[in-house]
Amino acid sequence: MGVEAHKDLLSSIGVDVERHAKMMGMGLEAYKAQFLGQPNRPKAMEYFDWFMSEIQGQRIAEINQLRAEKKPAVGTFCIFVPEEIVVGAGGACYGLCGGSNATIADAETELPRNICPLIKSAHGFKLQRTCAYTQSSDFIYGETTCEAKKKAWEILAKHHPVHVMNIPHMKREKDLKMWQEEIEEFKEHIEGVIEKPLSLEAMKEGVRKVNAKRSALQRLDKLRSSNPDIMPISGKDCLWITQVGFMDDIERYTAKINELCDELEERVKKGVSVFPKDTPRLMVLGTPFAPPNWKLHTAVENTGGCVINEESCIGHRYFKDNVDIEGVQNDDELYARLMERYSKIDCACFTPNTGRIDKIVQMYKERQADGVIYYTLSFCHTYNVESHLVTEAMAKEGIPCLVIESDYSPEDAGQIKTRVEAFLESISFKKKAQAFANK
Ligand code: BJ8
Repeated sequence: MGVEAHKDLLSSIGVDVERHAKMMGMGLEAYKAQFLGQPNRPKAMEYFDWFMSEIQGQRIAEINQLRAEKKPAVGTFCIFVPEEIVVGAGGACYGLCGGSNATIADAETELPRNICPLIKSAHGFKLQRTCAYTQSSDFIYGETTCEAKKKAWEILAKHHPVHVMNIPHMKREKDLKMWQEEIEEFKEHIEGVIEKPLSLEAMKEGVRKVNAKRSALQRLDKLRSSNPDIMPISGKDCLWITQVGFMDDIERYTAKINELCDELEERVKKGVSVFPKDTPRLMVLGTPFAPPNWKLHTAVENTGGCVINEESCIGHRYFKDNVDIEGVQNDDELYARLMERYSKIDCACFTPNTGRIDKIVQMYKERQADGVIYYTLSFCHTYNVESHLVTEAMAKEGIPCLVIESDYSPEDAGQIKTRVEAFLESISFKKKAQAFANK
């Protein structure tokens, strides 16, 4: 199947079919090269491999079917989107393309060169019309998290409808009150798309479905990282699985994650690990990894390490908290619960953001990790500046830490590999010395 079978649909939603097919071809090749050759992958990965082949094919047809039924399709670049409301309206809320270098030159015709590659890549996809998700969306959800995004929405809005939600930069009572009002306004915006009111029951159903997805991801997170001797799945596969979660049908995805977790549970029981026992186990901290940005995980896992957790929005920050709807009686109470949950997100756009550091240290200890890599996209000022505070805290705790700043170009792949290799060597040396001292 793939994009070929959906050519007419893609063209009807304004996709530049020829260019899109070329991009998909490149993406599939990269996926095959980086994922399929990994040894001893779980059988349940077959579904996620299949999803890659239909990522801009069958899934796009499904989303457009929803739209035909007057259900909302909302694209986003941020996990602050209250997806429960979109799902409650029967629609799809998904991440948009924004992880490729191939669209950046086009974006730079409208945006400055020295801003974050995620924003430029996403903007370029719209200008090129090569992201079928963007083309399928009723509107793009924008937020006021960082300066570059905040201003880029105004330019993107010339090409596609955008709804911007005002996310505060502090978490004082007055900020949270405003946040709750923004959630209510978002719901009204969705009602405008579906042209009918959205009931409390429907929104609660949306919460239940999104909670179930997050719980499945929490289960996967535990299975991949809690036994220091058994890593039943690679970090790269886990990254891809999480990326798929931003695009797939929510119920199918949740079921597939739980199937995978059943298999991983068996693997852990039988001691089946995809990495040898003493492989250095790393946590990756920082900015999101939009597909096909697999560069860092590939560098780590091709040089003798493994990634056991992403403290990232494509990772733990996305699924760590569920929404508590116990006892909710009316819409206002539901908005309050949503706000409560979303305000726990520890994005570097907040000041202060000390909870993030505490969480990193806690996760590191619970998972018995061996080191962390602090990863920021170039020109992401909030995460770049915050790296100072995080690395200081890591040093205080005696946690080995490597800072990597990168963009989407393949040019620094060799340099990253060399730096990761040296980091892993120093961790292995430390582990051996520790084992010797403990004898
Ligand atoms: S909740 S991390 S997804 S804003 S676009 S801030 S990388 S300069 S993506 Fe983000 Fe939401 Fe926060 Fe998460 Fe930096 Fe680039 Fe801005 Fe970015």
